Amino acid sequence: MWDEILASIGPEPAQISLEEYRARQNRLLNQLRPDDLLIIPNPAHSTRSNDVEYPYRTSSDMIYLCGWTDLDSTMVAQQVNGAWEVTLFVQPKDVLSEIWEGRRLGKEGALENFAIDRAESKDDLEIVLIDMINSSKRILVKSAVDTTIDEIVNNCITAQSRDRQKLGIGPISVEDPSGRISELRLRKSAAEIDLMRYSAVVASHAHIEAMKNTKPGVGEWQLEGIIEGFFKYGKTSGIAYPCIIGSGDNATILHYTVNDDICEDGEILLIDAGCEYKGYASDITRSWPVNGKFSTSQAEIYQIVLDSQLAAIDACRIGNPYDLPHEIARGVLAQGLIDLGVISQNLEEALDPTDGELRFWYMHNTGHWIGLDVHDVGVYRPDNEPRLLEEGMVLTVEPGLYFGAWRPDVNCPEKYANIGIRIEDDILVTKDGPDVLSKNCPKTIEELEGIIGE
Ligand SMILES: [Mn+2]
Repeated sequence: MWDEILASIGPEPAQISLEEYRARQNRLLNQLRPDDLLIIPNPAHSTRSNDVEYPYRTSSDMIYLCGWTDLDSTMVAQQVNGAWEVTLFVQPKDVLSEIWEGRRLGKEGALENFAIDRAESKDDLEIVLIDMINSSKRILVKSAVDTTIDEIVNNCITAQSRDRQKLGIGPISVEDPSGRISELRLRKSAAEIDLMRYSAVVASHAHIEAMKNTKPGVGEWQLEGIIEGFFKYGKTSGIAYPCIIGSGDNATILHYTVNDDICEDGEILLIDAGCEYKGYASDITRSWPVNGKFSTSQAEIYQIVLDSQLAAIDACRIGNPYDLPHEIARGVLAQGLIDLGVISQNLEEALDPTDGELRFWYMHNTGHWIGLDVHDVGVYRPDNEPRLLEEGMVLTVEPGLYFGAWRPDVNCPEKYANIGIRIEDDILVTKDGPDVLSKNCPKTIEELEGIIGE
């Protein structure tokens, strides 16, 4: 039913190549010492109820470094004869388990199809890992991801501490490699950008389908069904985060996910929804009138938010501090509300973080990194200085204004009661300026009014 739309999107992008995985591994391993041991642990499957488990999603670092996504796996790297050897522990082939749970690639399949040097059964993890730990001086592992790994590492350190007096070896030190990996993940390669663009295009069309099906009386959950259905139809793995589908006063709740209300005539509907494709997230928000026509009050607020978003997107340029888009968006929002008479302070006063009135109506940041995690890794203020944007970084720009008439803490102007507007796109920083990955998703008042309820 959505085949024509999918055809217009075009074919799925290429997979990440084995060479690229090797290059990523090397960029990390080249920072390490010859007697280091790198361990990439992965979370265990978690139970939803009784015999039913939550859909499994492996760690983003694992996806980044080797692309393996099956459960019960661990990636390890250690030097052997002066060269790094990457070992992947996986579920072994096992016909009975495979009949129940699905086919496994096993050790052979892993070695053949992934950028690794050695594959081992997860059943041998402890015995092999203890050997590796005992021949290393420093372990790089993120703790509290896989408690089994934590236990093995801790036991080895304890044993070595005891041996120290007798034998003079150890104890080994432990370091979290997350910071090093985050630095790599922050800058996206051409192949990653293709995946992110696909994710954003599918999510854009899902929003358009929701726009077409919006009319007074429709349930928020029904629009959620259309969006999630389109995500799956577009061959993504589904949502990157729970959909926010808020109509009326629900649009003024930043992370509303109940999605069980009816969309009424005269209300604004705010939808924040993104999908995940090959691990890569998109994150898009649009806000539109349920009845297809912005009222004067709704249009006034909408246009301020859109103007602030366009100005902020234009600041996503190489060399700009990461928070410049936020400062620019805040300036446009505050001036807009001053012009409408909502804020009685002057611009400087309105922007004051403690006393400025803008904070009543705009209470969140204007964006975040996006990649394998929707709120992606990467330090925003290395050495307590704002990060300067570089080519290949991807961030969201998502200003908003929220007039919750239900709030006891503020006097909401009656004219704007329960108008909640957020407009969010995913922006790639390029040599030629900002590239909006989610540009297929309409956002001008004219475009929206032409689509809603179509
Ligand atoms: Mn976001």
